[in-house]
Order: sequence, then C-alpha cells, then structure tokens
Amino acid sequence: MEPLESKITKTIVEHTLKEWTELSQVDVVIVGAGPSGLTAAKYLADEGLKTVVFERRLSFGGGIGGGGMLFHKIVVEEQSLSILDDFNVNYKKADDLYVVDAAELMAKLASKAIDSGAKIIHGITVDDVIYREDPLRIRGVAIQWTAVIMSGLHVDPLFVYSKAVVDATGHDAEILSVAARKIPELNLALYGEKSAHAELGEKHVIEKTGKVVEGLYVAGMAVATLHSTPRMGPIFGGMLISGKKLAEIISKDLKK
Ligand code: 48H
Repeated sequence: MEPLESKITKTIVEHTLKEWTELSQVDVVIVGAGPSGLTAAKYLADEGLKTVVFERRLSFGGGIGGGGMLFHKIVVEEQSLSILDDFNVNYKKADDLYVVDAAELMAKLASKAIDSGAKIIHGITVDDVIYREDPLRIRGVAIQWTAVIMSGLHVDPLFVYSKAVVDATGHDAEILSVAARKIPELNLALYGEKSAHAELGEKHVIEKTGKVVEGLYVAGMAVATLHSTPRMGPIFGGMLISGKKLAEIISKDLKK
C-alpha cells in the first residue's frame, strides 16, 4: 500500500503541474491581488475569460488589510455600492460615506473572484513582461517565486503568455515601470502619484483606468503613479470601480 506521505506529495505535485500547464497561456494576467486586481478578476472571469492573478505575498487584499492607519475599517462612496452588492459585502451608511469591514472586504473580493473562475496564485512575483514587435505589444509576463527573489539566488523565471496584462500592483506600478525601463520603444513614462486630494484622487483614478499600450492595462493606485494624479487615503470605492471598468474595457478589446 502506498504510504500517506507519498500520496500527499504525488497528489499536490500532479494537480499543481496540471494547472500550471494550463496556465502557460491565458487570456488575462492580473498582477496583484489588491482591491483593483481582485475586482477586475471577478468581472473578467464572469465574461468567460481565462484569468490568472499572481500575488507576491501569501495573502489577499493588498492595502485593504491595513484599513485606515490599522483601524480595521475602510470607507467608500455611494457610487461603488453596486460592486459591494455583487460581492455580497456589507456596509453601513455614515453620513454621505459607507463603512466597510476591512477583513470582510478582502475575504469576499477574493472569494467571489475565485467563484467566478479566476485563478489566484500566491507567492509569485511578476518581474518582467513578454513583448512582440510589428506591431509592438505586451504579450504576457515573466514570473518567479517570491521566495527565490527574497533569497537572492540567480534563478531564471518562467513565462505566462497572455492577450492582456494588468498592472494592479498599487503605488509602485511595478509592471509599467519595468516595461518603461526595458522597452523604450513603448515611450512609456511614469510621473509618480501626487499628494493627497481624496476627491480628485478618486475621480482621476477611475477616469484614467484603461489601456496603456497594446496588451498592457492599468487599474487601481498604479493609475495614479502613471498619470500623476493624487492619492486618496483609505477610501476604496475608486479602486473597485477602476477594477470593474478595466474588466469591461479588456472584455471589449478581447472580443474585437
Ligand atoms: C506580484 C505584486 C507585485 C509583483 C505588487 O497595493 P494594492 O492594494 O493595489 P490597488 O491599486 O488595488 O489598491 C490600492 C490601495 O490598496 C491603496 O494603497 C490606496 C487606496 N492608497 C491610497 C493612499 O493614499 O495611500 O495591491 C497590490 C498588490 C499587493 O498585494 C502586492 O503584494 C502585489 O499587488 N504586488 N504581486 N508581482 N511584481 N507588485
């Protein structure tokens, strides 16, 4: 009889490898499992698009978990309530704002994205993109175990080929940064986010969400870093609306 220990190993390796084989080519790669990335993932998966989210950490939610200065609540404005409803997230009216529990938001964004069919993989850092010329476009990402990056070992990455890549990495806009630095033909410049102006910050992050260059899209706080728009603090409606808006844009682009 096969010992339990060997069964554990075989089962995990076999099932993981089967999924990784399927993930070598997808419709959409989302980098970052923060609010914008998870929201985009759910709505893209709802459209039947094969969507994978790579998250560097071993957790979901990005900046949600920190609430506002570690107070475990965040706020949203009325315009994002329909998204909270789609994710079954509870909220309480407080004047003209709505208060949401940070842990509930993180858990439910992830849970609904997974239920819709998006695959979320933790412990993976995206550290480069794939590109093609004639016409110039982004065609996927290079991925590495976060643990390998932390170890400082020289290990070559693997690749995931895709029709669209989403930078949902937050303040650092890491994917846009690497593309701007390593593919100068893209003429991509990041101007850095502006100081706090919550109202304008929310407005601009939503307005400027979208395609950056062919195959490369931006959502969430990375939009502010790209376009030099203001930060807004722990009001998260803009992040959710940005994620949903981007899913609509990509779905349209991929169905052309
Ligand atoms: C894999 C990566 C990589 C990488 C980063 O920061 P996030 O929460 O991002 P958004 O844009 O969805 O939400 C921003 C919001 O949390 C915020 O910071 C706000 C509203 N700030 C306002 C203010 O005034 O400060 O999530 C990004 C996620 C994180 O989980 C990272 O670990 C992950 O992306 N990530 N994953 N490969 N190269 N870079």
